[in-house]
Amino acid sequence: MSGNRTFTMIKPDAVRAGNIGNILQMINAAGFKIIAMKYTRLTKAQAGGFYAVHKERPFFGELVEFMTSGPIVAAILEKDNAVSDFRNFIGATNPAEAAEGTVRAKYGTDLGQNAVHGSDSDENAEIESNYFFSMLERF
Ligand code: FUP
Repeated sequence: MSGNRTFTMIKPDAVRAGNIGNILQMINAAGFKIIAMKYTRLTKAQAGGFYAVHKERPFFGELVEFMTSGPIVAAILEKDNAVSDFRNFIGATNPAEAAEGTVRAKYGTDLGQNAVHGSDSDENAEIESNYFFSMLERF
């Protein structure tokens, strides 16, 4: 089963800007199938837990502040080679460096407010999916 699922979030900046529909349309058009989806707002503890790997980094406080600043859409996506295809599809972390036509190039603002998250490995895709969704919420 490994290799065909990834986890994504549409971040508060993109939700605020009214881009949920545009981004989901791009995701579907790129061939990703939605397995689970949730519209929610993270608490500080939930956002801090999700980004625990970055907790010693100087931008951690700002990251948690931003990720709790409004609602997000979390989803599990399925496609062959999902993790790396989705990373290519969303573009570089910094929207200024993201390839033309990618989600972050189109809808991201800056390094912090970059519109979407995409898991960086199969292992993290599994961990992150489990962080948000129980088995009963997957289709
Ligand atoms: P990515 O895997 O592309 O989401 O990027 P990282 O895991 O490196 O970073 C996670 C989030 O931290 C990014 F989406 C934005 C934020 N970040 C900053 O705000 N400043 C930085 O210098 C690096 C990352």
